[in-house]
Amino acid sequence: MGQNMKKGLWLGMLGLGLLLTAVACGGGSEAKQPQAPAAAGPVQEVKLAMGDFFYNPNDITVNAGRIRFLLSNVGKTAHRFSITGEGVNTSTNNVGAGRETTFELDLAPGVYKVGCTLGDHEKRGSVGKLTVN
Ligand SMILES: [Cu+2]
Repeated sequence: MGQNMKKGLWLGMLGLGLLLTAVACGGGSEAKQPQAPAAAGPVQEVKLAMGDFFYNPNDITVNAGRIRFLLSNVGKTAHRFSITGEGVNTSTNNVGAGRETTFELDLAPGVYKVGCTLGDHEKRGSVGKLTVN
């Protein structure tokens, strides 16, 4: 076997390897991220205490995108955390006295109302404003 033949064989194998790599990569990138891209950027966390009868803070400003509310009920009765406005109408379940929960969702720019929809808690002060920029 001459030196040129060995070199040719080696180059042929290298070429095949590159081809296989290219095919594998092409398939891989197609399989990635099948779902629609979620809101870009990190999840924003907002800590909020729900009391008898207040939300603290009660005037919240965040950027549009994924928001995670870290809720703690510091009161002596159950409370909820609801968000309404801009076509959104959603709420946690009841959060018992002394309990904590998280509530995560995507929000578009706008002004929303947050509040406890249990009984007359909003009227008594468990309410707030959420501005999404
Ligand atoms: Cu409440």
